[in-house]
Amino acid sequence: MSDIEKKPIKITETILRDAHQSLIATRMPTEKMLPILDKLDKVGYHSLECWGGATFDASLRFLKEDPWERLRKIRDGVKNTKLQMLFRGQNILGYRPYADDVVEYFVQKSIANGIDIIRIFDCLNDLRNLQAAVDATIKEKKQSGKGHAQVALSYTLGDAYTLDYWMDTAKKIEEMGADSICIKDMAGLLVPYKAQELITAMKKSTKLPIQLHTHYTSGVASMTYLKAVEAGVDVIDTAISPFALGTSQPATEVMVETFKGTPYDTGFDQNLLAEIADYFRPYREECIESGLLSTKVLGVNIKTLLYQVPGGMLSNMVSQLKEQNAEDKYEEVLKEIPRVRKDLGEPPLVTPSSQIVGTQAVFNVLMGERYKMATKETKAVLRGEYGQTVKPMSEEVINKVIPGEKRITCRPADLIPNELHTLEDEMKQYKQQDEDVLSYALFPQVATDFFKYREAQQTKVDVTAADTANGAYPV
Ligand SMILES: [Mn+2]
Repeated sequence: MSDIEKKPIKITETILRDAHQSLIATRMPTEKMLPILDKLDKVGYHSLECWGGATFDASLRFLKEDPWERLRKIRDGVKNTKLQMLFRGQNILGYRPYADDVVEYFVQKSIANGIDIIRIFDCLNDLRNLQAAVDATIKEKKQSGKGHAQVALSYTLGDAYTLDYWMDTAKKIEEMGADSICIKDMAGLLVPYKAQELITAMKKSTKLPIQLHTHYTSGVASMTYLKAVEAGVDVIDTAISPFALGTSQPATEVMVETFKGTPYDTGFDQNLLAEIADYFRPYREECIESGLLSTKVLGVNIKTLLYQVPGGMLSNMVSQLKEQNAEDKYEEVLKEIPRVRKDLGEPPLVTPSSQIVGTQAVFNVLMGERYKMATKETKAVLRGEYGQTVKPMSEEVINKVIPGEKRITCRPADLIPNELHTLEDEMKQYKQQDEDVLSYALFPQVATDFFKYREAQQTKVDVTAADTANGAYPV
């Protein structure tokens, strides 16, 4: 390989976001992160992923922390390395589509508080749902010199997802003005030789850097990275070993060692990585002991490959069936999932499309008649409210579920009037910083509870004496 030009593989460390989201339900508190930032900053990572929908939600809801404050503290401790976040397109970090003014303001505030790279994805890979966030990032970059718009394609398998599809989409992303592309394999479906094929093909259709994000769920992830790197991928996502593998990412140290002495050598200091791992290892033990980290998520879940269904979706489905005393319908529902997915235009299965398809499949089986009952979300997908799917949706199902209803063909957010002022009006009594309106926009109830908690803390009121049932705190 000596005649190959040197091309050190770049690494995004996920310990501050996806690693703990995947293994311990996003419960790592800020105070656990702060003491190790200095060392993380010295490694030479391409970026540190540290923020996203679940981290934001869990901060407010369970940890009673201000996610913006966390971001500022991380930024304070990380002087050299780029900080990265995950952004759900028009849904921002929430679960519904927002008006463009909220999307733009969120991007602006994320960058102002310390984010460098914004990884933007859409559950249908409908690029129109990404444009507002990409445009806002580009605008910010022009004004402040900070910001990088990365468009992430949700990786999935199916008739529609040919190499031509991925190549064409990569070209379109370049035309959108994005700075880089990510293949986001949330379920661990991308196997090594397919990765080689995919990266080789995409490299032919775009000049943009390509980053690969996968999960160890199905057990192939480090091999997938190896083949992807050989095929020319630019960046891979890994997690420091105590929070790697299982439903998380391949281990950072292992990938670093794998490429040592090759043209892809990262040049990272293994001793420094070992110190970082030493820091997190007792926390891992603590999480196992408390049950926060279940050994169930650490093994290989081969069903992911067999059924091509993300692990989280399978466990959701099992609990839905349990609730209905219908666990014997498991196999039947598994067969129904790909059929529902086809009916709905064969979307990737990622939040929220995974929940929508999974729940509808359970309904179809339990009701004994397909689409006898359709969920609100299934109807919304069929109306086009989530955007355009790669394949057409089933006309038969449309006629059965939403007969005669008007369908949307434009970019869904074009129908949402600006809403920032309304949101400001609703929450102004709690506002202590500009960013509060954005927390409120994403999670109105959870943010309001947090604002009340914060106020109670500041006024030294004993929160245990608060009337939480009525949401009232004595002041
Ligand atoms: Mn992920």
